Amino acid sequence: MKFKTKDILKFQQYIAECNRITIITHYNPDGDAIGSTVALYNYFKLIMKDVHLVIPNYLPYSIEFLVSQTEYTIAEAEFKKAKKRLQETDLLIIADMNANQRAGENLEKVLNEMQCPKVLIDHHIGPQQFDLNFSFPDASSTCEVVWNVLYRLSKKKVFPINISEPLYAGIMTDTGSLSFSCNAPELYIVISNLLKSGIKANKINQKIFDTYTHDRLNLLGFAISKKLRVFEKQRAAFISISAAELKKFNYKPGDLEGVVNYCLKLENVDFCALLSERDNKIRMSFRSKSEDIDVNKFANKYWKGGGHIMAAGGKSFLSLEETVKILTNQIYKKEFIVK
Ligand SMILES: [Mn+2]
Repeated sequence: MKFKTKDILKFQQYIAECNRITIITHYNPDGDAIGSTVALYNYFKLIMKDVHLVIPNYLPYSIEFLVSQTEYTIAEAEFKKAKKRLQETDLLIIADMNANQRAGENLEKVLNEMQCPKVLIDHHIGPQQFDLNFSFPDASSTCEVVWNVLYRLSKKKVFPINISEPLYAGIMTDTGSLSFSCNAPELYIVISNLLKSGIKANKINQKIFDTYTHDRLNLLGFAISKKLRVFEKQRAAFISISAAELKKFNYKPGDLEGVVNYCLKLENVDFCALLSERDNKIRMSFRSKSEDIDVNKFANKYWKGGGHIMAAGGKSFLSLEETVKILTNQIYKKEFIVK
């Protein structure tokens, strides 16, 4: 990962000149979002007192253990507090999101009005330009980028456990336990350095991946056995789940995490989607296992979203039925291949 010396110097200067750091990440945060922000929080906490994390809406239960030592505000639960914190902060770190709008509508307005220096640390395609951008779309995860930034800032390779553990957790969630975005030798050097701090990789893996409730496992079974549609000729598949169906399985945020990846396990599928009716809209996840299918472009062109070449998200404000109809049509026409 190549950094400009002047960018690191500028970041060091921002840190030296500020008293109050706030870190923010994207709406519906995943393991990489929480891992990267918690690691940054614990790093800055070593050098300054007033550090705070703003989480836009909720915390998935499988990664709650990461925030046990973190001061944070969930903006949707305590919006006034989050807004005040952001307005009073004098350095903002934006991690694992590439634009203010990814924090959700209400926070976007607050972020747009902030005057303090803003530093982006991220791996999504097409970032908004901030005062400083550490944007590496080829990186496996924001956590990998964070390790690289902290290494340049501190000249240290091995950090305390409360920094290494969330970074490891984020890398594992964003690479599906090193099964995708996992070809770069440099990534394994980062992981090796994280392990040197004494974290227990097996225990963290268990906490992130093996914490299903019985309802969640049943929901997964239902999604695969009853809701999967495969289009053999187009090498595509999708799963769609209604709000009523989610309710039947006592859906909790995080329960659909990873479900989309099961469609890609089919040998005759290169493109897949998960549609779920949540928060008065249809949330969509797209995955690809072929370099020719850029789901970031597809999500961007048709579904108000984006992300990465092989993993992206989008949304629809139509009904689930209508959304399914349009997507089905797009699959028949192979419109998921956007050049
Ligand atoms: Mn990420």
